Amino acid sequence: MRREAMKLWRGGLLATLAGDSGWGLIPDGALLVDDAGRLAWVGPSAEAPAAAEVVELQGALVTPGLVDCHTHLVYGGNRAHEFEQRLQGVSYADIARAGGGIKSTVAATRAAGEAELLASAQRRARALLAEGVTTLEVKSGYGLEAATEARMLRVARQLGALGVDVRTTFLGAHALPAEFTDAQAYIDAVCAWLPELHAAGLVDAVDAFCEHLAFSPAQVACVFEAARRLGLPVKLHAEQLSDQGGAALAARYGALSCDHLEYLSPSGVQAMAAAGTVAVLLPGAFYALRETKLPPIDALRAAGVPMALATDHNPGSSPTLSPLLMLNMACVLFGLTPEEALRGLTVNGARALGLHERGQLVAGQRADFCIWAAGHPRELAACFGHNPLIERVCQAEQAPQGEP
Ligand code: DI6
Ligand code: FE
Repeated sequence: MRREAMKLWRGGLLATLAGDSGWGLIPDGALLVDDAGRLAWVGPSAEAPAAAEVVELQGALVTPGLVDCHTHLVYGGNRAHEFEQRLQGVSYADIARAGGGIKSTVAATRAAGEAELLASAQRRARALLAEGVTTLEVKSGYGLEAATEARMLRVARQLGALGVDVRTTFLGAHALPAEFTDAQAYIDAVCAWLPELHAAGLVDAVDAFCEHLAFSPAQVACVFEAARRLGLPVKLHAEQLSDQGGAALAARYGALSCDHLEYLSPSGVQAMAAAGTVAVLLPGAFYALRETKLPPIDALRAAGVPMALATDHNPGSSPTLSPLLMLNMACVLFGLTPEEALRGLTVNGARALGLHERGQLVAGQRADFCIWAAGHPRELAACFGHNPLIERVCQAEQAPQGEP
């Protein structure tokens, strides 16, 4: 969708999500988009300024565009056989220890060329866009060697040509590759790759997997120091399978977000609250791994930690391409309200990426929004396996056909 000079969308039910709580509903509302792709005015249709072009929304629901702030969208191969193994009772950790899991995707990703990686990632990205995603984060982490990490990040950047704003995250510290036996030596290598990847414009943030089967807080701290030297923000896969104290470490580095958090401790919650770190909840992984330990939602809520929601799309623990299903799962499995869930996929997802100019339908914000065949925003969370998207308006320009 291209930018248009002063275009007015009117006659819709706006769920603005203005302020820190509430749907911010404006019945029979209107949005004025300026030629810079910003919301110039938001309010009741009856009070709307005149515009060169007018679109009638005919009562449709309008929400901010969806922000999927945690995905591993670029990879080779697939791991459906691990789904069968887990159904037989083999755990995710057992599969990883036996050389499957992340390492099997690393082998397939290293073997795949850039064009092949791009084609499969484009297919997945199109599925996310079809449900209203306008901002998409994509992590590396299936290369675990400089050249393949760079290839993944280049492919991620190229997804922007589909008409979505892409943010890239370097996740070199995802797993220990087979050619290393010494985890610290690998961490030193990861830190050494970062300046060049950053200089090539491939890195918006730095992430790591802090877990007993991945890296220790001390090793993660080395990666975070390397990020800090370059002025890059950090995020962390923290307390997914066990409490490693990762959230507190990330908070010390002013992390944008800590993600997963099923095993987050009360002190971790407090550290995140004090640092303003967003909690990214990933119900797809919780569901697919048949996890029973819930993230401490009540404690996060009580401490005022903003909660975001994402697909965590990856071939192992969360092979979903449905952000709308995540809305439903966040409510049914984690006990979020439908409003918290939608805030998680919009304004708080944006905050988890350090983006403060999107995620709400408020004048001055980026004019990324979705038009839905729904009578109230809670329907987006209540329904599942159903996509009511009518139109996605995104300021990221789509490349002409044939120029991916
Ligand atoms: N946690 C996850 O959920 C993904 N990475 C991570 O650290 C899973 C990655 C995978 O299983 O391929
Ligand atoms: Fe993840």
